[in-house]
Amino acid sequence: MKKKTLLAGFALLGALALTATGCASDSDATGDAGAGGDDDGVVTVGFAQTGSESGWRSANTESMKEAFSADNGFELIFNAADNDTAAQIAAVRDFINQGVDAIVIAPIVEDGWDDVLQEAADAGIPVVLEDRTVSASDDLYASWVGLDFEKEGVMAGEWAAETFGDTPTKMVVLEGTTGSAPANDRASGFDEAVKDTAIEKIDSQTGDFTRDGGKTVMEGFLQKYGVDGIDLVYAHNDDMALGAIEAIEAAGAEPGVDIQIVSIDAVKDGMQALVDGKINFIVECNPLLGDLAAGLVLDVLDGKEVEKEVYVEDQTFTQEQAAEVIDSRPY
Ligand code: GZL
Ligand code: ZN
Repeated sequence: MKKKTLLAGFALLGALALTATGCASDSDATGDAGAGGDDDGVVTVGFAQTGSESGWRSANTESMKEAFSADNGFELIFNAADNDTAAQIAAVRDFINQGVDAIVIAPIVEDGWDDVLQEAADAGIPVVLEDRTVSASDDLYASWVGLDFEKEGVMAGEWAAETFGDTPTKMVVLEGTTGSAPANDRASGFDEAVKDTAIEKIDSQTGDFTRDGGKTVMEGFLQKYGVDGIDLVYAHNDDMALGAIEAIEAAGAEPGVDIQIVSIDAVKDGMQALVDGKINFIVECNPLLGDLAAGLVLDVLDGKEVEKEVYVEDQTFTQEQAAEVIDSRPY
């Protein structure tokens, strides 16, 4: 197992932000080109975002834009690929052709990245991954910063195991984007955690991490099994859980009571549904990765050694815990 660097809490994120800002302003202050920056010391970064599929993604994009700001010494070229893998790879190729100083990618899916990452390497442009991972060799990118999706799945599964234990439980799963690291790892982590329980996965289908996707898939499950045929929904993210809530209520049932829901992300709307008793448990997935990603880009351009994997800690929330923190959370 590669060495993991666990960074907990927002305090550390703030400290790194200062570091990141410091480096950039130093190079501006001294007027030199700054490591990797062009002659005016501005570091030009191409960022290939997945799209705008969920509340989590919006928070992540905001965090990245704040970190890679002109004030911090960056010129950010932003592309959102609308959950289209071919478009995202084309955007990275475009960054290479523009000769940016560095590329940051939140890869929609794990596979298909080897060629374009090799092209970036051949062009001498370092790549930092944020959020999701790729199956390509880690020689093809400088570093990855994100969350432990497998652990998120385990934490959601452990809650389900404790809650339902040996009570025969019929569960349906709203999967994330097919082929994405979070969908793959949250499924395997959860399955591992519930393997010795009486929880039976009767169906599982992708809702593509969107609210509409979750609603449509849940409508299908309700038609197929009926309200009484489903005890638990495991949603790979809050947006799909919120869509499932709409479908369950439209079927005249009470989400969180007639059909329990466990979800991942802990974005504002998900936490509100948890407070309202419509979701039963949420595992956080921290989207505030911008400062860490910016710090990694600057360190790589400065020729510093960086960790290949930088993990950010997550936490979990019951309905009571959500009520305590909902007003103080930054996303
Ligand atoms: C997880 C991230 C996932 C979120 C979804 O880090 O990749 O994508 O869980 C988002 O909300 O769409
Ligand atoms: Zn410039």
